[in-house]
Amino acid sequence: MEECWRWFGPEDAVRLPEIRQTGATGIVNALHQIPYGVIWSEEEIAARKGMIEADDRLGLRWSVVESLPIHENIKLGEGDLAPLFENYRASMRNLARQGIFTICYNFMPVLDWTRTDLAHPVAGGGTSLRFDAVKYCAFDCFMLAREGAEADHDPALIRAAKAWFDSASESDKDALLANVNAGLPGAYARYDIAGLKAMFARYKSVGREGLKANYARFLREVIPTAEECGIRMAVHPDDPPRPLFGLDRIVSSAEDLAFIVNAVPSKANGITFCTGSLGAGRHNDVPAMAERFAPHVHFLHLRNVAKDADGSFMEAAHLGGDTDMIAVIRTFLREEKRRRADDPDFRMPFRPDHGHDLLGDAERKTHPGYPLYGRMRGLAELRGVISAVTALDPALA
Ligand code: DNO
Repeated sequence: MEECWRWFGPEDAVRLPEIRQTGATGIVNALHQIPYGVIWSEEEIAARKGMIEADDRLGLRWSVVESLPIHENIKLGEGDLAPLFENYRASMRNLARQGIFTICYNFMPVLDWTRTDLAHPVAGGGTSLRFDAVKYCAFDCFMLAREGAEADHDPALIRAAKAWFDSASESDKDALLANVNAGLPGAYARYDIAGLKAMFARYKSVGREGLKANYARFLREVIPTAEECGIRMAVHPDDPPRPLFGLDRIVSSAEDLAFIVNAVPSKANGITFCTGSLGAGRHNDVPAMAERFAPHVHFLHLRNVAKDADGSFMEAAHLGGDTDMIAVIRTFLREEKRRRADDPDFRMPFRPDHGHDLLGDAERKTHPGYPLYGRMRGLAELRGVISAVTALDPALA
């Protein structure tokens, strides 16, 4: 497998030579400065690639794009979409011309990954990202005060949420709003309460079936181009894999993944298998999903979560938590071996997804979830599993 590392570009507080010291050689990167819907020019892609590969002693390469974002109007199915599809295809062609063939993207409406706490204490020291069902409910019912929100939550949760809200200070509430927005990558606008309400209102008439139809349309528009230029598209699952703020999410379960791969059957229409996102859903048997969908997977995010009965979850250590990481890794090592029959150089790209803030991480301003030491620990543990499973399983020899 190819050990990768997400780098947010020249603004990232973690620098390329440091990444190399973690052992990773594949860089996962995006041109976050370019607004959604605008073409990634070949010049800009080449400049970023040059930056990543500038020092050949490091031996880094730009392995995966995460993400080439989809404009909200495509998700909404609103307005004249032809130019947006054309721009997306142009970016794909430009990436392929520069030798970058794996594109991760998501189809989550409005928000990306969503948490309520960015620095929840971990036993033994360090902090972790957490989704707290009570705070989420408080945000939905009392801060957004979304019409009909109460019908989406358990009465006991609403009572606990009201108690949290009544005792929360203004700065607790501001922090919760900032945390809910924290998953949006790059320099994109963060929403205030009014902004979120306005965005959610635009989705009102779309509904689950509408969102699926808009997604299938996107796939029909871009997958033929991906096939032509050798691009592998890899959709990232919803995080968490459940409806949020009354908005349906459609990349949350085995059934959803089956809908996607069948919407436009093609090797180019694949999945980013994110164990942490899928693992946050009680309905998901992650090792079984890995087995079922392995032939469609082009990129792996490896991370673990520990879930509570009320729907809260926290990001656990990479080998802690509820998901059997060893089983998942074994599945993908077998898949990698299978693909090598046709492509002897194939290596499945994976990255340690998120990490706890450990040691000196808190002093360095990195993107939430993307600290240096915490991810390095995760990568080291995953590397150990990969070596051990490979050594012990004769089918992988
Ligand atoms: C979270 C990430 C996601 C992912 C996007 C892909 O840490 O895995 O934000 O980058 O959803 O489009």
